[in-house]
Amino acid sequence: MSRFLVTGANGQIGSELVAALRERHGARQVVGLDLKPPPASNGQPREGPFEEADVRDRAALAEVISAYDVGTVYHLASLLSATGEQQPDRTWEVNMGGLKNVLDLARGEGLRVFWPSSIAVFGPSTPKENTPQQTVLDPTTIYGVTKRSGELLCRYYHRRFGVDVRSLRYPGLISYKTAPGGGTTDYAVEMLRRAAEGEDYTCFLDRGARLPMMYMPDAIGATLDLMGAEGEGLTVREGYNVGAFSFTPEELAESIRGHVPGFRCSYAPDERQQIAEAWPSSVDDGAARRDWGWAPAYDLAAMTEDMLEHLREEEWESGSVGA
Ligand code: VAH
Repeated sequence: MSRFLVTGANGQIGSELVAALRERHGARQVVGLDLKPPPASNGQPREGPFEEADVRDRAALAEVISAYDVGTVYHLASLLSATGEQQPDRTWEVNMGGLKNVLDLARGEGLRVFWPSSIAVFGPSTPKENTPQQTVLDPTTIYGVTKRSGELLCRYYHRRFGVDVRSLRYPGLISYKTAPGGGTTDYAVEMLRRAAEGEDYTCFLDRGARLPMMYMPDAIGATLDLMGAEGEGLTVREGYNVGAFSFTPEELAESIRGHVPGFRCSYAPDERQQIAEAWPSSVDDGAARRDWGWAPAYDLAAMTEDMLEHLREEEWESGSVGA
């Protein structure tokens, strides 16, 4: 059986996708790939194969794909929105150069590809509420530009060369296993983590910044369900809108206080507030629900409860609470 390759395997999504795929197909069937070896405790079963490589190096990617007889690539390696604004050139090189390498290899080797798009493809002239699948797309960040450009590249490779590439426009993702890095929506994980540690939090977005969010178990489920769907039924190859719930920082703080009564959040918006203002507050994911049965399991209350439960366990295990 051909193997699965996950690039960006150490990232917030990658570390959990590797674990889910290894659970489903066996550890040796899933190859992780990133710039550095996996950190000891990122939830990734360490017995599986791992390769250090840069996705901008096509020859290195080709060698890994051939050596492990890879049939499917989950190409997650990317710089995110906030980091991207600090390093626009590198963001273009990694996000677009890496994707084109993967698509060209997929074309040559008949590989299947998953590639994450994002709500960052939307911009200030996009309808903010219940944002349609097909609408005005005018991203304001280099990250969003690479995600929209990547969507068009994926659609081209599918139509012109028949590459089976599939994509989701992820909202902000919330998880406890691997800390996110460089995203505008990362405030949510930081706030939950701080509350679990019994501390207050100062949010870098305004109290009213409403954004679409999703709990990681739903994001992983959506990814695997999309990749398992019959190709004929898929009407979108640029990136399906997928939504679960939306909240403002103030609403998240209120949800947290249901479990941590004394928790307090203050607000000191920085440059990331401008990025957030260009993004929708909710999306219309009717196409995903119709084409491949998308349906999230978690809402804000269920996510908050599960996150705090796991984060508090982590605190107790690390001995940093009750010490
Ligand atoms: C970011 N977490 O904030 C990512 C995501 C929708 C946001 O793409 O950049």
